[in-house]
Amino acid sequence: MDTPQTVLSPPARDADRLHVLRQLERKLLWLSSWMIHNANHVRPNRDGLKVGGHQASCASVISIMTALYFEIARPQDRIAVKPHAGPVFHAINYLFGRQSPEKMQGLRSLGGVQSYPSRVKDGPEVDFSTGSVGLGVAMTTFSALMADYVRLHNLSGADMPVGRHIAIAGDAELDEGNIYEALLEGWKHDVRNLWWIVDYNRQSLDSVVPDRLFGRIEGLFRDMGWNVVTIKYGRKLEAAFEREGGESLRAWIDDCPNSLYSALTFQGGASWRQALLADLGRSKARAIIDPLSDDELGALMTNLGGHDIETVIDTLRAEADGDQPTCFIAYTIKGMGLPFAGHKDNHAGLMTKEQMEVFRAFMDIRPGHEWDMFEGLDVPAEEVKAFIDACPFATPLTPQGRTLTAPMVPVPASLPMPHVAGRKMSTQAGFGDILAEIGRGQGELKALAEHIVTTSPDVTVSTNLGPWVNRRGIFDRHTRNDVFRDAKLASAQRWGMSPKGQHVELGIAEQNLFLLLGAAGLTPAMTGARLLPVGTVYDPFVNRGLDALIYACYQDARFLLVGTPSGLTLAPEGGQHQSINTPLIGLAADRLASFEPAHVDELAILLRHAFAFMQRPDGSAVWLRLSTRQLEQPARVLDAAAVIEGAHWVVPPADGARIAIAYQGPVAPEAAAAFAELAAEEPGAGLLAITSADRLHAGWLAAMRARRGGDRAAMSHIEHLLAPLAPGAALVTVLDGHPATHAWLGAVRGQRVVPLGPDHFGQTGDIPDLYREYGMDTDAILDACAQALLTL
Ligand SMILES: Cc1ncc(C[n+]2csc(CCOP(=O)(O)OP(=O)(O)O)c2C)c(N)n1
Ligand SMILES: [Mg+2]
Repeated sequence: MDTPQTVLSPPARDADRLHVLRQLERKLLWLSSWMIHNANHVRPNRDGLKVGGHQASCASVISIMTALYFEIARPQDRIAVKPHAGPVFHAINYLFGRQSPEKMQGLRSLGGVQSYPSRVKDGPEVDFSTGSVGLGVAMTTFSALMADYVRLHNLSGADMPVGRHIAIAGDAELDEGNIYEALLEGWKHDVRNLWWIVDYNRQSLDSVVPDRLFGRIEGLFRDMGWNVVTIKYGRKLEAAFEREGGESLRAWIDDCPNSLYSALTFQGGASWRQALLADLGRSKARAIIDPLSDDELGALMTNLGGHDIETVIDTLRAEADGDQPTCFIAYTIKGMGLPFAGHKDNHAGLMTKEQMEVFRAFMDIRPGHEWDMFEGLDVPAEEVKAFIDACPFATPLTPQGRTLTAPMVPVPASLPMPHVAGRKMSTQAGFGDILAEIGRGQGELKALAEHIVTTSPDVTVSTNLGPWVNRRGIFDRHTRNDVFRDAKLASAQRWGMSPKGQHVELGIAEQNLFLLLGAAGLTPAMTGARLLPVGTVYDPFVNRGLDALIYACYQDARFLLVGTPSGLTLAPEGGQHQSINTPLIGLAADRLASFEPAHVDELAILLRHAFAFMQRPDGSAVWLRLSTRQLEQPARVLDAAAVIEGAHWVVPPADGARIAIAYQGPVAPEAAAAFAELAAEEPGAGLLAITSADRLHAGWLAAMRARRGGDRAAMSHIEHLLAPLAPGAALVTVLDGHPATHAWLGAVRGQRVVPLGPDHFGQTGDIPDLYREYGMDTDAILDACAQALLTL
């Protein structure tokens, strides 16, 4: 069946298309403004708190988003929308029939669309959550890279079309350092199919952006191999520039400081005339200016490229065939078309009820019809609908829609365990060994090995990923030889690079690690292929990338993070490399299950669990906190479920015992030595190995919630474990991390906790000195036991 476009002759078709697109712009400006107005002024407000919203930020980007979604984008493209344009994005999906009016009416209320686009809460059309400015933009670099990875490894269907990864960025997002970290990394990896469209309204939250800044930024992009395309003036202004005197008008605007341009935009036509005549009163430009009414002059002077949909479409389309990363700098006006256009304080500005009534009349919207899809348009509803349905972006990518799924990768019942009993080994070494063994890809490990992708910010070797990398190679879009190897220079590392490699070597910037893990962890939905991403980093430097880590979890990305080495236990290598707060981050971070095994048998259980758990619909990302301290490895049979739930008794307490010692991670020998002495005096005492304070805590909260919900029998793992101890028993806890990680344990059954662990910055030293200094050695544990027993 012919689509409406093909029925029309080309010129008429173009004119008609443009007309409909302009109607859609109107509709999006109305819906985004009304959505925010409704949330602030129409819906009942029970708590008196400001609801907020960003009508000006939305207005600024209307033409760009209309052009992109209704003309340029294809269903396989993945798009990050600047946080404050969330309402425009939802309105677009509403027009596509992919967002409900109820959720839009509920903007910023429980169950409604979120303040900023959210993958998890707003529905499947959101490709990337945004909110923390800069991260969504940079994320597209890594999602483009991961899409290439999936394609080059033949992991998605051969008929899956190659998409473009697009960020619609606010100009102030380019203030964020993570943008430049991503630019550098993208250049190193020769990233392709990436567009950043900058809504260059020259305003951020508080201020007008300095004029000289973007010249610098443009140069930076070019240096990184990007194509930079400026969309500065619209067609009306371009036509004016062609006329006699036009050049002086162009020079005037080019030289006009951003702040003056903004102020004149806000003031309107008469002020434009005054300012122009003051400078150009004697020039030929008067022939352009004088015949125009104030309104016409205002419209001409604000005819920037980013608001001229024809210009935007033509410019984007001209670049659509290539794969070079391209930055479009689209000049816009913040609040365009709204009463506070251009005002420097308009970021959080909201139209008053009176202003909204004027706007409503201008938009031709009858009261009670605010949410009607085709209200106020001068094109028949069926024509608009047919137009929308025929947009390339409306074509379903798959029968299921744009969000894809990938089958689970089978994980063997157990992972190959190094022969450790009776030997000394660290959890970090155990991790390297197990992964290397998976890397051999033998038998039932083959599929697992093929889906794992590893990455590390310049600490691949020092976190023990080396043996895995030697087996599986480094990923690069181009094959590059290992020069040292070719020259027969001895090295333990074989670092040949090829499109088949399975390790992505990153520069040191930790935010890039987490953005990459985030992107790799979303590949099932984005590409239809399941990657099992594993990233290693020195545990303290999780803090350096924390916002990006939380951002990845917020989107429900699935990956395994290995933080190693950790704590004071790296001892002489310590100083500023000692992580103290990370166990608390693991406890508090949502969608991130954190573990800290002490021994390699626990690690093997947890590593296996991680590969399975990150694939489960009800699973999450996983974080293993590991150590370089070599510990004697016990020969024992463990209860895997208990290890996964967060703790197991090494020595179970007698019923009614007065005390137990609980340890987490590499302080196990000190805890065991203290326990041996304690048990001589307190024969019923117990020794508890905690593998995850986070899982124990989560299980406890879940059980309490279930009980409140009426399930009286609900009981968590930690409640079961602590049940044999006397009600007022003492628990002496110890870990190489902040003691608050365990302090809550006393609340589980009303027992008394004496929590040990460093609560001050660490320093270098050997383990005996440091553990003594920070109260984690055997003596400190025994002192704590004595104190606890005395106060019983
Ligand atoms: C990391 C982070 N810091 C601060 C903010 C608060 N904030 C929200 S919007 C904004 C300014 C955004 O300006 P711009 O990117 O130019 O967007 P637009 O002008 O289109 O609204 C700031 C500082 C934030 N959301 N994220
Ligand atoms: Mg801005």
